Amino acid sequence: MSEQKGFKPVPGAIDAPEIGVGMLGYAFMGRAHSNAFKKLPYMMFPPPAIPKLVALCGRDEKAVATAAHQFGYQGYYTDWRDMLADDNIQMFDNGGPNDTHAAPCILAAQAGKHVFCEKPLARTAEEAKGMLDAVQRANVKHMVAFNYRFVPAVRQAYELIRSGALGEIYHFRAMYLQDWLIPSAGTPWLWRMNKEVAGTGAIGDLASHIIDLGRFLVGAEIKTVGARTRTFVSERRKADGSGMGRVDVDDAFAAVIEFENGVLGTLEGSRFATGRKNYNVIEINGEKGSIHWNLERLNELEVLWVDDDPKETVGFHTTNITEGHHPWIAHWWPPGHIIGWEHTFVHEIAHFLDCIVNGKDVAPWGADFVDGYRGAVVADAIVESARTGQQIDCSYD
Ligand code: SOE
Repeated sequence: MSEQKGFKPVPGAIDAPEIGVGMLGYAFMGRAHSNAFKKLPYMMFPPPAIPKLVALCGRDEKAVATAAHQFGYQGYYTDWRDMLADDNIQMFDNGGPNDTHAAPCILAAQAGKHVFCEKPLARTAEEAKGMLDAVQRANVKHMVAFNYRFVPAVRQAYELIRSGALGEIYHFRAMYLQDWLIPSAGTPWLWRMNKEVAGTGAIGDLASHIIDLGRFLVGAEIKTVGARTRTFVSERRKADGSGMGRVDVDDAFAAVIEFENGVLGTLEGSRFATGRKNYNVIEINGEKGSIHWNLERLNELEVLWVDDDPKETVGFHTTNITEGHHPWIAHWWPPGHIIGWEHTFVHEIAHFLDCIVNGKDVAPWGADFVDGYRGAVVADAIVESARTGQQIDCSYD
């Protein structure tokens, strides 16, 4: 504490409980979540709770120790079983590869920790169901990190649809396109191409997001699925020089879906969409208007209203969802001072902490494990339809 004349210590502490966090995984998602934990208490002010970064967990001791230091954790573990026995942890955040979702989340729930898990919740619907049963049995809060529900423009689209502004919804159309597997990208074989670890390829990674956005925005379950998948390159060289790895998951998928309320939709995803980097695009067409959103321009919502005066507005027009009255924006910057991809993680974690501390439900704003399970049923149906060439009816037991 400074002893300089005139210096005064900050009076009192913020009136918010501390929640100890144990995070599994320190790669892309570990970094994104840790960044959000740190930003949250001062930007989402006053915070529902203050995340205390207790421990990071990973198998490679040198790497996890370095990451724990970089991200600001108090310590680290190399075994998640040890971490989940730590009483200083109340919230388990699972950012590990897909084959490390089920067992750690189930053990965390049994240990009474609230569970926050990266998407896809699991490799199959059956695995997701086991996780759902465990969190419900333990009566802990549970959430799947479908962060695109927490883009202000997406939430605004949700509000518009729920208000009836679009009237009857006819179509939900979504694409999630990336190109990091095209030959010129030189991407080596990774766990994401291994069925045993990842479950599926573009389906778990990309379809999971747009299935979730479809269910969230349309507000109904997906009833039937007809799909095709493709693996364009079936072998890739391993980064460690140990030879070739077999690609036994899909590189791309295309699906026609029908929702229980009659909405007709299409879902397309690829890691071979040359030139597309993170092109997650949604279009919804309704009786009174349409909405179009593109993740790479995430602050913008393109809208069309049938009743607009054609002399004043012609066709679709773009509006910035960056006004103080738009969802979460009051916590950031003045109108037009855009926010980015990383802010969606701040919003979703703030929501989860609010649910933990104030006993609120994660759904409908956030995706809970029920949503994660139902999304996995649809992902399984895409796989099954592509395998059999048949249209598949989804059943949610
Ligand atoms: C990689 O394809 C990836 O990082 C996904 O795993 C994320 O969920 C998505 O948000 C961006 O792309």
